Amino acid sequence: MREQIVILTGAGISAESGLGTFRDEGGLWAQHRIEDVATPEGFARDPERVQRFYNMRRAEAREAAPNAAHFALAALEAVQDVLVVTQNVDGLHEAAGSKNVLHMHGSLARAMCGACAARWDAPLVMQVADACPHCAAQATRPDIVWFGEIPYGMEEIDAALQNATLFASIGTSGNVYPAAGFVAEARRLGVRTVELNLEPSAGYSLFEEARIGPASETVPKWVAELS
Ligand code: BV8
Repeated sequence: MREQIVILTGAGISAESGLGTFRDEGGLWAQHRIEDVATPEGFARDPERVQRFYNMRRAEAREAAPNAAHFALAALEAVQDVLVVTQNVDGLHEAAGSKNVLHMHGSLARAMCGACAARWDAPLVMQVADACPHCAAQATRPDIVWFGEIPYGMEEIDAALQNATLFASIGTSGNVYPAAGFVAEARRLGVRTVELNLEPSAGYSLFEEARIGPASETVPKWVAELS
């Protein structure tokens, strides 16, 4: 009987691919204030600064390669029913071959129009003066879910958790909601839970099982046990 696995991933799974995390030593939130670069208010105040922040991250993400953890999750799709719900905005799960990926916080690869909500593949460098390809308004922005905005795919995620036999959380500090609340929902539904992280996350006590260590080591081992 195949397992129905919902896997939440965070910045920690891409750390060994060279992409910065948020809350680790010297992380992104140590270099930039969340209010300035990851909120609609910050974008309204200084769109130039926000576009620069995401252009830098888009360029870094384009240079990064998936690591053993991304490849292991892609291989797992061949033997179990898997949905990867990622908070990450990089494309490393898809680059490793994962097909079933939901970007609940958006994606660096996508742009959107703040005026007509059209969405399209983002250019490497986005400028404030760019016009929307659909309505021509100069209101383009990264297709990223900022703080205070509603994450993508919430209904699909809730339905997947209802059906799940196993919930895994990989490389996330468990600070950001609603993602950080998925483990409590899984517990309420009687779904088995496991955390794979470099250190115990904020939701540590809610997981039945924890595997502490770098994702490139813990995830392939965990996947091998499920294959
Ligand atoms: C929402 C943008 C309502 C993309 C992100 C006041 C006003 C408004 C909202 C709120 C408020 N107070 C609280 C909230 C809710 C708010 C929130 O949770 N705030 C927190 C800070 C308290 N949430 C929201 O606003 C969300 N929207 O609530 O809307 C709603 C809700 C439900 C239903 C309907 C409506 C929107 C949140 C999304 C914000 N956007 N990013 C970008 O720029 O990237 S969040 C940002 O944090 C990223 O998406 C990131 O993925 C996410 C979580 O961070 P992590 O991935 O966990 O990364 P972190 O650095 O924290 O941790 C890394 C972990 O990896 C560590 O534990 C580390 O030990 C581990 N690690 C490191 N190396 C490795 C490793 N593990 C394994 N191997 C390694 N090698």
